[in-house]
Amino acid sequence: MSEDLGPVLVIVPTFNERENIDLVTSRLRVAVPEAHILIADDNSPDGTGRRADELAAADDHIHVLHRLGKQGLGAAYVAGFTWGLEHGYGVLVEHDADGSHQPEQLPLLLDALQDADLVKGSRWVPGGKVVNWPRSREMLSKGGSLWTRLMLGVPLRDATGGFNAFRAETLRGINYDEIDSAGYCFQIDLGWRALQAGYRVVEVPITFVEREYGQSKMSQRIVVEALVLTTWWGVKHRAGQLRGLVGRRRELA
Ligand SMILES: Nc1nc2c(ncn2[C@@H]2O[C@H](COP(=O)(O)OP(=O)(O)OP(=O)(O)O)[C@@H](O)[C@H]2O)c(=O)[nH]1
Ligand SMILES: [Mg+2]
Repeated sequence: MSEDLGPVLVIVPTFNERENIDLVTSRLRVAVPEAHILIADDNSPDGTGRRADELAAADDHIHVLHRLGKQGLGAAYVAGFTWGLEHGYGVLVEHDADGSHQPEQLPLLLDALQDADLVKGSRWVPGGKVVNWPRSREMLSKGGSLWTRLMLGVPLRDATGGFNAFRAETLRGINYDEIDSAGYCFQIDLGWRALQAGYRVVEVPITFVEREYGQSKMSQRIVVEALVLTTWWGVKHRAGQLRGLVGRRRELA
């Protein structure tokens, strides 16, 4: 028998996703009818927030968190997690609005959460795929995960992936609200904190599709932030390991 982890909240951060918001919410409602959706909109100039209000007015499973202005993907998720925990959800899911994540694959993540504390949708485990991605993006994503594995010693194949399902207790145990990075680094930090705290982190294969509508908010700044912070954390982590090793040798001597 499966464990009841409590109600599911899918958090969908949006900034200028007017062309995508209807499709992503309708696909989510069909794929996981019992789940609730929280659209966390950063006052999108294109009217995504107004459209989200209309969708919420027509469907009691859709909610909207209006934020003052563009503060980055990470800040929108932190606010969404807090809203979800305060409202008693047992499972919190990260899901982009841009069509890259497939709502139809969410049941696979939720199934895997039965035996895990955090499930990461992964492009780079066997069975995972990317569709319509230029080779340069693939190299950047794989390279970023390789660097994260080398620096932090984490076993994740897709450390920067943004389609993730958390048990509420996992989020409560990792001080997620201290994280103030924006994009890829936010996802790396969540996964690393969960692993360091001893939670079971599992990757399941997903198909990631390049967005068809609207514009990517990925920027050079977000890539540089991830590179610099991962390297800094890695240096601190390795220095700590070295200190531990030296301390143990002294004790044995
Ligand atoms: N609320 C909010 N959402 C954001 C912000 N930046 C990005 N998003 C949303 O986060 C999701 C992912 O953003 P994308 O622009 O697709 O960035 P990405 O997925 O990292 O990059 P690509 O691989 O190029 O798609 C989308 O749903 C965006 O609308 C932000 O500052 N605030
Ligand atoms: Mg995207």
